[in-house]
Amino acid sequence: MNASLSKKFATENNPTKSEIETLQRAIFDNLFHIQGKSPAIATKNDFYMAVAYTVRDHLLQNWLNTIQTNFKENVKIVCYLSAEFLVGPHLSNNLINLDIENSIYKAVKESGLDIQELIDTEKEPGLGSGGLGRLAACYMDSLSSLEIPAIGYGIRYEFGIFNQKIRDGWQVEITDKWLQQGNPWEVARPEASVTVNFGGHTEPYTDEYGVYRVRWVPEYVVKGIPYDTPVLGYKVNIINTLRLWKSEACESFDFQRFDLGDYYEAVNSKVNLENISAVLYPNDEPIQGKKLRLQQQYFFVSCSLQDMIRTHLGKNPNLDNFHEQWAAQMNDTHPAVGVAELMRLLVDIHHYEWDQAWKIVQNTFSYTNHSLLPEALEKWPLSVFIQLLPRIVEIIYEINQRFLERVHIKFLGNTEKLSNLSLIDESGAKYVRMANLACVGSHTINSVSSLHSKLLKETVLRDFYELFPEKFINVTNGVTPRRWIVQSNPRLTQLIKEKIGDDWIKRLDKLQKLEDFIDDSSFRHQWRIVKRAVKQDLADYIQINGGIQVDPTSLFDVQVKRIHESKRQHLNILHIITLYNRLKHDPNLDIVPRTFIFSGKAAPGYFMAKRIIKLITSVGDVVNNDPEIGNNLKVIFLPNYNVSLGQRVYPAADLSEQIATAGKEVSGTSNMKFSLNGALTIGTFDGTNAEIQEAVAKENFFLFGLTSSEVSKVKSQQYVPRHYYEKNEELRGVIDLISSGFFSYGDCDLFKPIIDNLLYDDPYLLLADYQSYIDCQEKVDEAYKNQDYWSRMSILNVARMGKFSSDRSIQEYCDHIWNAKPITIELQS
Ligand code: 26Y
Repeated sequence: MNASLSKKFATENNPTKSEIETLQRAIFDNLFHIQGKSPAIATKNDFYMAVAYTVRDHLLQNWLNTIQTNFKENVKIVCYLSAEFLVGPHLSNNLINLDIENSIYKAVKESGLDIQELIDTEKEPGLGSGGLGRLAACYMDSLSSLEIPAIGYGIRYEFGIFNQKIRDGWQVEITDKWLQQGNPWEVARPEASVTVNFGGHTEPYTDEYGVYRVRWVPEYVVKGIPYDTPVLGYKVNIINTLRLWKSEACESFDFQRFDLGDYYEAVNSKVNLENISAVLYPNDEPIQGKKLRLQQQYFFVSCSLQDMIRTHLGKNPNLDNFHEQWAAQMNDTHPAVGVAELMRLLVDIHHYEWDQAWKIVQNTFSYTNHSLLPEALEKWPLSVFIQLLPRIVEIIYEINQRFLERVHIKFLGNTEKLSNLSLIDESGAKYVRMANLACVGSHTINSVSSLHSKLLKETVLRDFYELFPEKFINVTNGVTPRRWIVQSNPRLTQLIKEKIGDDWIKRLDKLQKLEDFIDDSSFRHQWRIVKRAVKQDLADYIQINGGIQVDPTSLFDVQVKRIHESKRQHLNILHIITLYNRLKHDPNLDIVPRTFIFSGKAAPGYFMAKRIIKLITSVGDVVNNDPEIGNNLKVIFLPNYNVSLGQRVYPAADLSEQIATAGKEVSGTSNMKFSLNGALTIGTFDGTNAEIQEAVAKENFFLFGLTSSEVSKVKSQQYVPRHYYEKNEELRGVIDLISSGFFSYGDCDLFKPIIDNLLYDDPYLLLADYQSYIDCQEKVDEAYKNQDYWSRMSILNVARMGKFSSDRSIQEYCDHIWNAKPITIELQS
């Protein structure tokens, strides 16, 4: 590596001419030596790669220092085990974290290139489907920024979440070939590969000391190859690692078949094994019985635990103190099989006694729950488990037997408790319950919002709470301000910096200082100018990419998230059609012009969600082209929602739609990103909405709808949605207009499934919440009419977002769950 790049630019804000020249040379060297191109024939992607490699060169030294420090010193390392990491594009994030934006911008510019164009060339890794994966990414960012040694362990899916195209108003899924053009941020480490067993049978034997043991004779063995990506913190020297595993066939196994002359079968089985890490399963797909998904889970967890053990034994004589040096956080139950796998590694491979091994396991693992629906709790058919992981099943049975003995004593043989708590569901066909395994094997179980914490203890994990209340804590989710304001909203960042400096970037509570300027009318004016400029940026994007002109002075009303009935994008649509009807009835009606912006993916097999997308685009087609409506209403569906698109959308929003049925959104994190960028929220009393409302004060939040306990009550008293339809004329007008085929060229069947669902079932209580939502939207209109008042509320939202930094969340995990401390990585000169 270029020696002069390894040291930090002392004069970042004003890099010298020679520093810029050094960078330029490095970029062109990388273009030549890595991409094999001269500038004359290089593509945009080649230039992007050359710049990315230059930035990577710049961080390598600190990355290696961190790895070496972790290896040498007995520091506790946090391992975040997650089936998803939705990290988003790296280049601009790394420039900000390294604090070399200026130098790179100048070097790139002086080379005749456009940095923004290069940044936009990056294909983001879509290794997650929604909130849970993005949370993992924010947490990795905060772990580094807080200088906590950490490794994110997951799967290097060859195909991430599908790319969404909209054709004729419908979602079409396209495979995400994110690796096709190369990935400059990862480093393969084949020398650190491990192997993972699958299938076969187990055999008891007696070892040379006469001890009874079990050996797993697998049917096949898969190799896990780690690919490492650096995870930078904000202006710190520590660089943590995201280690993602790719599956490959073990050659020895292929050759066995090959020797028998079955060449094609050998190749075929190789391909099958490589499929384990091939594709990400999207959220909201029924996964019961999808063997490959269980293979994925076991694969990445086994690889990761073996990796931790190997590292541990490199600096310790044995594993007695494993739990003192490793904290393994399970992001939902997807890695829960790790509890049994660590037992297997300790007992079968490293010959620990059961009780000592169990103590190590319980002190190592902790579990984050992200689900309140009993039907969403992961369980695997026992038959699939036995077929794939015969030894793991035996261990789970042993854990279960010992656990149920305790339960039996505590609850004096209460059989209902026993069957609820058992790791095996025996009510019909047998299943392994992953949440139960995670609860039993963890020292701490956390929920992700205060409300979720309360509901979790009362519902899905009630019996576990009764059994060990001391294990339960809440850690409210957070988001990283580096990506979600500094990077995505440079204009607002600049304005805030001018007013209160920049210490809020690492201490978000410092945003509170903005309140000192709340009465300063020129500041409020500047605030509006920034918002207006950012809205113009999004309007330009919409014009270029969707061919629709939207008015940046209209209220930008935004709902971006997975498309799901519980998130109620269709409630938003009912409001839009209500306004449409009102305007058609009275074209002179004084309403606030609004641009409704939607974005989000539906699970490929989720019929209703896909039809909701079609409803949004169909309503848009009618409304956007109605000359009587003009600029008063526009409805935009932005295709392919991902991190990059989120970065464009959050800064431009005036209103954030957080309208899930109360009790269904366990936390929500987009609500935080919106608020942080000055949008006001219209929302139900649900997930972290409740905490945001508390932080920003009631008068700065538009609350509507039933609470979660009211929802339960309505549901228990025979809810008849049709009554709302019959009693509410305006609602009836909206529903009837959809049913009449008005938005579907006369086709009355197209939206019938949605309408029938609302009228005869309405599990998410749209009709019950309709009027309250409409009334609340009127309050939004009133508030928006007074722009100065609106900017006050907007400033207060930003000023009071301190709590929602993922730095605060991670600090709580460190203090209350992991007992992890920061380390200092010395700067290399
Ligand atoms: C079983 C498998 C296919 C699966 C994969 C992903 C199941 C669930 C998920 C993801 C769930 C998810 O993203 N949940 C969201 O987690 C966020 C972070 O805690 C919450 O903010 C959000 O409310 C919740 O919907």
